[in-house]
Amino acid sequence: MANIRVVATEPFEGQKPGTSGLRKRVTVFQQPRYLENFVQSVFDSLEGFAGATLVVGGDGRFHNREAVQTILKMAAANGFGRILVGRGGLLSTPAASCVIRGRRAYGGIILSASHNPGGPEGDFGIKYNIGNGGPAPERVTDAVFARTQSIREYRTLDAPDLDLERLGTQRFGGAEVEVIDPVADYRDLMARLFDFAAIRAAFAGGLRLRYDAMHAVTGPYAKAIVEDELGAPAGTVVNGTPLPDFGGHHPDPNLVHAKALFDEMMGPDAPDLGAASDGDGDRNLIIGRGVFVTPSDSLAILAANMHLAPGYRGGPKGIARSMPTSRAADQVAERLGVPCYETPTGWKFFGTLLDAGLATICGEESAGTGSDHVREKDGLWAVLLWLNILAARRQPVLGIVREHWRAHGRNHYARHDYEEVDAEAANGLMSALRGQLGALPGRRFGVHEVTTADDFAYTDPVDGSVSERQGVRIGFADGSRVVYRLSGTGTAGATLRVYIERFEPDPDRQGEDTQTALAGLAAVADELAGIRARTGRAEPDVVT
Ligand code: VG1
Ligand code: CO
Repeated sequence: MANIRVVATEPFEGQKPGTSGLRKRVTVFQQPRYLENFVQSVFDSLEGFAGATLVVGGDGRFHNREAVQTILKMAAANGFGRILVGRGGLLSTPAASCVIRGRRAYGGIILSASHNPGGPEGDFGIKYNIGNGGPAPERVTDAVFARTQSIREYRTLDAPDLDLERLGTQRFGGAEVEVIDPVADYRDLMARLFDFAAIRAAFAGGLRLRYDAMHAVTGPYAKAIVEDELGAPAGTVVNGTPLPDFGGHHPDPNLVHAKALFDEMMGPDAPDLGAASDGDGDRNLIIGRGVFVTPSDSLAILAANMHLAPGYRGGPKGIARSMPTSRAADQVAERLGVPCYETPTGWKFFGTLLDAGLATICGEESAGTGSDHVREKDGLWAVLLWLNILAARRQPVLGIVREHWRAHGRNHYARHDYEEVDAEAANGLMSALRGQLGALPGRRFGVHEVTTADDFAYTDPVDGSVSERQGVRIGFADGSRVVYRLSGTGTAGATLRVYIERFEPDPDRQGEDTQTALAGLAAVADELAGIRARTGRAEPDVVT
């Protein structure tokens, strides 16, 4: 039997989980004891898991396999009874959530830096998910961080690496490790939610999809479900092989990094639906023939149409969106007569609402959409729901989007990202904004008059926990809005995100180009916060 070894260690600085787990450069994670310290701190912060089940998997990026081996040994040495790991160490984030829930595991460890670039010079990440399948709430991540600052030793198993390619159960110290098919549980869940027969018939009738998996983890899932199960022609899924460096690209499904898909969808022979997902498979990009659907609009349209899918016949019981996400979903909630919740950025805040049955569908402006089927956002799920809706409505995406705007109004929306800004300058900008909140209402910037200004604080309606300083919101007299916050997922400097939104109820003016529609407000956003003056940046790096 393999021996348990207790190894002396010392704390590392800065092992503080951000919006979604701990994310650092690969080179940081490669330091001896760095990963071990964090994993042991997670285990030290949990109780009552002796003999219980842990799920482990990641998005396949560089360092994934090594990290999985380390975690398996530590989980066995710390007393877990059973560890489920995806073949090859792979599990998309939503599939991990699905496995944790479906197999009633105690929790799970997901290895991912999501949309951040991979490879030896890229980023790596780790997060812990609780038994409901969702990201650990702040109470847990705070405890983990505290532990990382006092840790003195970790436990591991003296054992050779496990064969991660062989499906089935192997004995490992005092535990059993089962290597599972990473796709199977997830595919079964999707088949229960959606009308696969109708989608199959639509593909057979000529519906065309282009799915760009960006050489990230969703490739095997999309091929198994969209091509093998639903009969879309081979080649529908492109870049479908997960690569440790994502082929040298950012696995970020936005108009910058998925430009080839965008160009194809705007071209003369465009498919009906274009989609892409990110490194760990929890984000989705939706582009119809000739029309980009903003993630905020996609959330609203999915909420308004989800009753067309068998798993959601009654429509949503409630809708939740992160604060910076546009208010398009609020208009749907109002029409349906269901509540709409506004949460801080990050999926961890949706968990309590979903568990309590208060919300059925949730979304973020950052291309994240999901429902109560798991406790993570789910990229492929969103694509399948769109396919289900297209199969049921037999209309092009553009027609569906325009009808939606006519019925609910259009929320012009854009996010401007200023990346790797000097951290001091970014913090200075935010504190200066916070300092003038009281003085802003009543001030005019050209035609725009400020009516509200605050720093978003959230009280969870289920467990009463409070999260403060979640982003500065400025509201204007015509209902427009600008939001400022700093990213919690970056690994170098600071990233300033500026979210700009303007409501357009008039159908005759809804066709206007978004950048044109938002140009005035964008200038106000700059002036109000002094972006150019404080960061030296004249233009955002990325507009999504
Ligand atoms: C970003 C997004 C946020 C998302 C988070 C994790 O966070 O804005 O909406 O939940 O990434 O998504 P931030 O703090 O950088 O703005 V993923 O797909 O990176 O796990
Ligand atoms: Co992601």
